[in-house]
Amino acid sequence: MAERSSFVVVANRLPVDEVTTPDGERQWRTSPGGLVTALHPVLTEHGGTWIGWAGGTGEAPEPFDLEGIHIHPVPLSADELERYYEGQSNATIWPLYHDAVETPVYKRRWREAYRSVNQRFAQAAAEVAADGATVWVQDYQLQLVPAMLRELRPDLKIGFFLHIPFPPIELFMQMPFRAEVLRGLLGADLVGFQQRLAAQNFVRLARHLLGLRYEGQSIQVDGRKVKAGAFPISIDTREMERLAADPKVQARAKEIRAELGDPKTIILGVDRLDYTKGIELRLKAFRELLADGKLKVGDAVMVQVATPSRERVEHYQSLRVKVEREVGRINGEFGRVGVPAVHYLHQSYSKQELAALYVAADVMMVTPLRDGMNLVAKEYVACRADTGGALVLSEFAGAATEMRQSFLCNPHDPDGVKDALMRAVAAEPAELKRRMRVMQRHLRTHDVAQWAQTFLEALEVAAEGRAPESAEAQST
Ligand code: ADQ
Repeated sequence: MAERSSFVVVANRLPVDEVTTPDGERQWRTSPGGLVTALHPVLTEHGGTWIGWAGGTGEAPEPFDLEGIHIHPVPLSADELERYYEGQSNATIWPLYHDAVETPVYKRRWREAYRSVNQRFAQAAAEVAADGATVWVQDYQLQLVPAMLRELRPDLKIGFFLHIPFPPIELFMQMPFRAEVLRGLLGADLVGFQQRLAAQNFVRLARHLLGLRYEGQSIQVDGRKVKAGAFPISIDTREMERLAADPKVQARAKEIRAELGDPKTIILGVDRLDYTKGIELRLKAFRELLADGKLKVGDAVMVQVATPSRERVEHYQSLRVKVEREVGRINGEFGRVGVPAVHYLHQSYSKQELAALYVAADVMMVTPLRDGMNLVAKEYVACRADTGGALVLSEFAGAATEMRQSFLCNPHDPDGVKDALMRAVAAEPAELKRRMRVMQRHLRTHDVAQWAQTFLEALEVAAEGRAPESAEAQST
C-alpha cells in the first residue's frame, strides 16, 4: 500500500489537466488556480495528497505524483457526472444556495448519486490519510463527506470549506434531504464559510433543524464540538501584481485599448457564464445609459468575457441564449459599422490575457446577484498598481465586505447599477487612486496563503477541543 499522508485535500476536481506535448505525448500538468497555489507549500511539506476527479468518465487514472503532490483520482461514470455533478450539485444545490435566483430542481436519483459519489470520496480519504491526519474537504459537491469520513476514521481532524454562500434557514429548508446534508457538514471539526452571515445561518440551522445547542459559533453534536467560522478567500496578490507589471502584459493592455479604438472608457466584465453573476442586468444598464445619451458609442465600449461553463445544464443553456440576444440587441440598436457597443467573448483566456484586460479597463463591473466571494473583483484591484481604474461591485458579492472603497451597488435595482457605473465613469483620478490604494493594501495582507493558514490553524484548535463533552452538554 502507498505511503499515507498527514495532510489530505478532498475536492471535486483535481488541480491537474492532461495536455498533449508537441511530440504527441499525453502528460499531466498542475492547473493554475488559487487553491492549489495556496495549498502547494502545505501539501509538499507534509507529503500531502489531493483527492478528486480528473475529468473524463469511466475508469480513473492510477494515483501519481506531480510537483511534490500525491494525486489520487476518483472515477465518475457518465451517469454519475450527469446526476451527482450536473444534477444535484449544479441544478439543485448551486441555485438553492444562491438565493434560488434560478429555481432549484429536486430529483431523487440525483440525490442518490450524490450520496454514493460522496461515499467514494470519503472512502478514498479514509484510505490515504495517516493516523490523526488533517483532511480538508472543499465545497458544495462534497457536503456529506465530513460525516461519512468521521464514521470511517474518527481519529482524523476534518475541516470543510464552502466556497459558495450558505443560505438562510427558510431557503435551506426546501431541500428534500436537508437533515442529511446538515449532518454531513457537522461531521467536520471546523466548517468554514466566506462570510460571517453564512456561518450564522449554519449554526442557527443546526438548532432549528436538529435541535442542537450552540454557543457563539460552536455547535454541540453527539458530545463533540463543531466550530463554524468565516474565512474569506483571496487571491495570490503578489503573483497578480507581478503579472500586471510584466512589460508584455502592459504592452498587450495598450494594444487592447488601440484595438478597441482608444475609447475614453472601457467597461469590462469577466465571469463564468453563470446566472448568478448578473451579466444580463449589467448589459441592460449599459443599454439604458446609451439610450439615455449618458454614454456614447465610440466614447464608451463594453467588453464582456463570459467563460463557457456547465454547458449541459439547462439553466446555463437558456442563460447563454438570453445574454447573446441582449448583446445582439445592443449592437443592433447602437453599434456602427466597425464600432460595436459591446464586445462579447465566450472564451477562456490565459492569466496573462486576463491581466492585460484588467490593466486596460477603466471600469470593472462585478454585479452578481449573489456570490460567495468573487475573485475577479480582487484580481482587478491587484492588477491596478497604477491606481487607475474603478471597481463597480455588487453588495451581494462576498468581496463587498472587504472592498468597501469600490462603487457598491444593489444589482436588483437597475437605477442603482446605472448610478454606480456613471459615478465610476466620472470619478476624478485622485479619488480613484485613494480608493484603489486602500483596497490594495488590504489584499497584500489578506492573500490566499494567509486564508489557508488561518483556516488550518483554526482547524488545529477546533480539533484539539474535540474531547467528549460532559453528559449535561449533550444536544437538546
Ligand atoms: P467562481 O464562481 O468560479 O468561484 P470567481 O471567484 O470569480 O467565481 O472565480 C473565477 C476565476 O476564474 C477567477 O480567478 C478568474 O480569473 C477566472 N476566469 C474567469 N473568466 C475566465 C476566462 N475567460 N478565462 C480564464 N479564466 C477566467 C467560486 C465562487 C466564488 C468564489 C470562488 C473561490 O462562486 O464566489 O470566490 O469559488 O472561493
